[in-house]
This record gives sequence, structure tokens and C-alpha cells, in this order.
Amino acid sequence: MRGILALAAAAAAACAPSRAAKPVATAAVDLPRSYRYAPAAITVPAGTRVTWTNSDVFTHSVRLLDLGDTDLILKPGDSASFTFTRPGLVHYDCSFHGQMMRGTVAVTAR
Ligand SMILES: [Cu+2]
Repeated sequence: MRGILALAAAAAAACAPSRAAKPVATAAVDLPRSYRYAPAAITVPAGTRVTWTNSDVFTHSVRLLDLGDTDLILKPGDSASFTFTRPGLVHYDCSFHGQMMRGTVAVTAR
């Protein structure tokens, strides 16, 4: 009995989501249902044009918090792009649902 409990605890620990999820190397971010960015953390080389596509049924946005709060509004079905020229970590959120929707773009030197 004791052994089974220990195994269960180990399995739960292995499944716990990593707090620092490794960013995905992609220039395309989807907004599937509901209220999220997928993937939420991406990495691109400087000079990359990143495109977000809203596949949700609500209007969302991509507000680039580290770049003067530039806000790209995305109605359902819309896409919007932004070219990241300088290396650095850019945080963004949805200006309508900032508590729920957050993402990052890690821009690396070319
Ligand atoms: Cu939103």
C-alpha cells in the first residue's frame, strides 16, 4: 500500500506543468477557443514577422506591453502581424482580457 502511494505521488510530480515552459520556435500563433494564445510562449530570430490568427468567436487583441503598448485588434477570423526587429523578451496580453490572456515573444539575435 505504501509503495503504491509513493508511485502515485511520483507520477503526479512528473505531470506537473513546468513553470518556465520552453518557448516554441514558430512565427504563427493561433487564438483557439477560448481566451488563449497557442503557443503562448514563442521564440523567433530578429527580423521575423509574427502572425496571430483569431480562431475564437470573440474579439481579442495582441497588446505588445514592452513595445509602447502597440495593440493589434483581432476580430473573429482576423489575422494581424508584427515584425520584431530588436532582440529581447516582449510580453503581450489581450487588452480586453488581460487577466486571462498573456503571451511572450523571445526575440533572439540573428
Ligand atoms: Cu481577449
